[in-house]
Amino acid sequence: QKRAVAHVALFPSAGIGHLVPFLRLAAMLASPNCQCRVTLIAVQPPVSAAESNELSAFFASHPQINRLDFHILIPSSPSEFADAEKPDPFFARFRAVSSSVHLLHPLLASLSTPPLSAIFADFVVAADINRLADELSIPLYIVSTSSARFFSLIACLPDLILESKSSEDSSIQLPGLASVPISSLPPPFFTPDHIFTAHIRLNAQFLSKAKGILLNSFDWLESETIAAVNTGRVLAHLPPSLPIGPFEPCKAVVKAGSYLQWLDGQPNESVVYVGFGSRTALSKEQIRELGNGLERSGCRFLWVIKTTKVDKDETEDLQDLLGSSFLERTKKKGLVCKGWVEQEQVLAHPAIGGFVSHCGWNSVTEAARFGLPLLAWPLHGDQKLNAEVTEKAGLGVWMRHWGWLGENLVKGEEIGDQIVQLMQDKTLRIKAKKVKEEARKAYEVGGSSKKVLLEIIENL
Ligand code: BUP
Repeated sequence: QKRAVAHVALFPSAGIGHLVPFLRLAAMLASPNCQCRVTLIAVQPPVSAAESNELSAFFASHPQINRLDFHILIPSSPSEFADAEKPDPFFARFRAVSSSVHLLHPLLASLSTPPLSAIFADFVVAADINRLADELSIPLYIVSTSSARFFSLIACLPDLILESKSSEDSSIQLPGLASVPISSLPPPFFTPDHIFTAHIRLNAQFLSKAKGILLNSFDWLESETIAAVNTGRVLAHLPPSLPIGPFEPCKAVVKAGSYLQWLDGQPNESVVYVGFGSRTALSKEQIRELGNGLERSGCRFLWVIKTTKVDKDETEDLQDLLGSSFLERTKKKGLVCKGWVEQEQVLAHPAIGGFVSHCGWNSVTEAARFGLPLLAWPLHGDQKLNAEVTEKAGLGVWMRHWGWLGENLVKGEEIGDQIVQLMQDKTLRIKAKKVKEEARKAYEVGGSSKKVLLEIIENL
């Protein structure tokens, strides 16, 4: 007997790091394997140019997915938060999206071919979307865009009192979980009325109302954390955590970028890729030290540089930033790109042998998929806990003493040494391939993530 088609609305929030996993999940749900009708809510206007570009490319290559543009209200005055004068534009957008959720009501209520079976929404809108899902009597699943390790911490955030960072070496003990070093907690967590902290804390209080938490992770990678959460050892009231990752890349392969052609000319596993995600800009001084490190390492490199949090604000010229003599001296070995490369395709390229990464969770899951060893350089937010997962899995090494963004100036000499070690470490390379194998197994027939995803759809 043929089952009725499930219709899922996917609701991402702001920033590429939050959009990419939703695009991938949308493509997976609409694929012949899952056969869902999918509506993707496209928040308008996006903060960055990268989000607009990704949305356009995605809908062009996935015509079967229904696009629902959602025009949000953007407040004109600064809000009541500690950092209100200059709030991070992505955090401010989390708030704006949340406070616009009521406007989604008529849009979702009118989706009727077939009627909606469920909403899969970003964690950062959990509170408001929970109310809406209730009004519409539609089951709600919350999507975590981070590691299970970080997500379990934020689930506990409403019960945590974090007052001072004074004891740098100590850690906090959360029920059922491995202890979390104080130094790995995002620094804003120590300021209760910081926009990020207040928003996360508020939304964490609504997790218990969801039917499940969808994790872009897999059992093998984070088995202890997932088991602790699912046996009620962390918090008794949490819904099941459902590991359905790593989400599959979903882009049409393009060979457009000149950097891909450049990679074609490099020996296998000889190039280190350096990228710190879509919203992390190193200081100019740190950029110069990193350049120095890459040059000293003598390794081939592909380096994507950003100098601003939001891509639209970029004005720096590479020559001014690095000096024309650096570019001239390294041109036989390295390629420096400004702003954006197709990272999925870069990581999949046989010439890439290592990845210097900030450990944004998408980057980590991509490295896992492609079996690429990481030099973890976490810089803010969830990234230190993601780096911990990376290291524990054998996917990478983490220089703990390099610290958060701006905390230390990491010298080129040390960076260069670590890059050489990364590229020469045969044991790490073998371990990273093992992670790739486990990631692949999660999605083969009967694999852990595939089973969980098909069960979710079956139950819709
Ligand atoms: Br930059 C960049 N090309 O040039 P993360 C990013 N990406 O394809 P972030 C590109 O964006 P959060 C580029 O493959 C990954 O899927 C990359 O997500 C892609 O980091 C995504 O790794 C970036 O999670 O987000 O952007 O810092 O802070 O939310 O983790």
